[in-house]
Amino acid sequence: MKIALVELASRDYLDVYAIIGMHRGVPLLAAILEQSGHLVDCFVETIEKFEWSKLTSYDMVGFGIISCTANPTYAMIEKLREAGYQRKILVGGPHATELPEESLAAGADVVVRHEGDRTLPQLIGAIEKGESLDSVLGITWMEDGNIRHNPDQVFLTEAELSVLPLPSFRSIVGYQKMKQISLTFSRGCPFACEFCAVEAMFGPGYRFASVDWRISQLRTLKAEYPEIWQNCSVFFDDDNFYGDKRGKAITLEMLKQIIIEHLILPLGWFCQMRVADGTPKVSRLMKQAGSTMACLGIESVNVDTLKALHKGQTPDEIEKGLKNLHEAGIETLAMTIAGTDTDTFWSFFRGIRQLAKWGITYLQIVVMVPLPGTKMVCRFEAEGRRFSQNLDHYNGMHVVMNPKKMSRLGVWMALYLVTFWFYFISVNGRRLIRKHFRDYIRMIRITFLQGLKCTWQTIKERFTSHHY
Ligand code: B12
Ligand code: SF4
Repeated sequence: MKIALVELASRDYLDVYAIIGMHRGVPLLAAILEQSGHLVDCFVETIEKFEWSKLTSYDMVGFGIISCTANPTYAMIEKLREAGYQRKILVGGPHATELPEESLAAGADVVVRHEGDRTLPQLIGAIEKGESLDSVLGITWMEDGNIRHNPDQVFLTEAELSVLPLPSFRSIVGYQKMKQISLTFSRGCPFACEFCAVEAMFGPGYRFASVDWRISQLRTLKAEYPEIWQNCSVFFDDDNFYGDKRGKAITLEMLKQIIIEHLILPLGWFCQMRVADGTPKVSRLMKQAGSTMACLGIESVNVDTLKALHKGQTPDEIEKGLKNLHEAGIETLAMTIAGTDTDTFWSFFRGIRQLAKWGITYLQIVVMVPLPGTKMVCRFEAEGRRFSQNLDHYNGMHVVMNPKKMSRLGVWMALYLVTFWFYFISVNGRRLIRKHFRDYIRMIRITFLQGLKCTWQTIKERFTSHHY
């Protein structure tokens, strides 16, 4: 079969992530389907824009969606149906997993919930043979106008994770433009932060692929994709690069093997980790193995906020971890959240100033988003709290809920003014301007254009939308 797998960008005028050309899970699914002889093209809109009408030539179209890309996906499904596309449309990914009925209502035939690695080939096999979908686990589908929820598929075991193929990067249309790729070595996370959708998506179990498999993925990448090896940096996009004690042992062993086998990526790699894992020894090993940057889920340095988010880390640990990583020569990106229930504007700003004093290299602020399936949304529902249902705004760039101690304007300022302060006014900012002058000019241009669009949109919304 000729299959198209699609990941659309969010349509929002403020979405900075849309300019990061990176895929999620579809090239991996492509590689799995290619093993059974299917021809697969992946359309990742943040990598290359494409005309929706191209999809009509495929025997089957599958969409991977997160919340902020749900609406554009539904709009594209509608266009395909209006154009008379009768073949199967499948949907998967974190948003579809939590709200499968929504995708069916938008015109999809089947929703694959949770992991697609095992379910998708089984589903396609059943469709090809014209068999009933009754026995395909992990799907929600329509039969005679009724919605059917088949029981969940079992999550992949560690042994199964350790035989997955390398994602099929060449199946991504325009893959030559990629500046970074991602590889995933584990599924899930041992922590359970209230706002995070990872547990709902990948289950409570934390599973790792073996060291041998991880190394073989890097070997294959180097041998089969020399152009990517030379020109792309790699994001090891595990939610938590070290995780628990066993995860840490496996990851450290992998780093040692990378050094022994000279699998140091020319443009380096970056990962998401807990700052407390950055001990002096670990930081040095990371550097030797080619790490350039650590993305740290710091969220906040406010003790109350850290407790409320169940982060299980202290400001002292944050300070020490940052020091160790910097001393080893690894840059840091502090990923923080504005608009938690415990922060005020000033406590948030104080926290960021503290992080700046501790020398963080880059800062990412996202506004708290009530992602479907999270414990936070369950709590909000129990408390009867209202939040915006506008999925286009679920990208961390909009104020979509009212925190307890901050006004909506306060959250907005915490995002935009504090980001401006960090990148343009703080000592770090002035250093970064010198280092990344071209990127700054590019960002200023984008921000200006987006600002114009935003002003227009705000004026329009003032007259058309209702408030929550
Ligand atoms: C890499 C990544 C990014 C990258 C690239 C993102 C991109 N192109 O969208 C960057 C850093 C830019 C990013 C940004 C953001 N991200 Co992000 N990101 C991830 C991360 C860490 C890894 C994704 C991945 O490759 N996973 C591994 C693959 C194998 O899993 P997968 O993509 O889910 O695919 C599996 C299944 O979903 C399914 N499947 C997927 N597609 C399809 C398609 C079909 C047809 C089928 C049948 C099945 C199927 O099968 C796959 C194999 O099992 C995930 C967390 C995670 N562990 O997944 C968060 C995650 C996807 N991000 C998330 C969010 C919210 C964001 C942001 C809004 C920032 C924020 N506030 O946290 C922005 C917005 C992005 C945007 N506008 O596009 C959420 C999404 C939750 C949701 N309901 O929306 C996640 C789950 C993390 C979380 N916080 O809970 N992100
Ligand atoms: S540590 Fe990160 S990935 Fe794990 S639950 Fe918390 S936010 Fe999610």
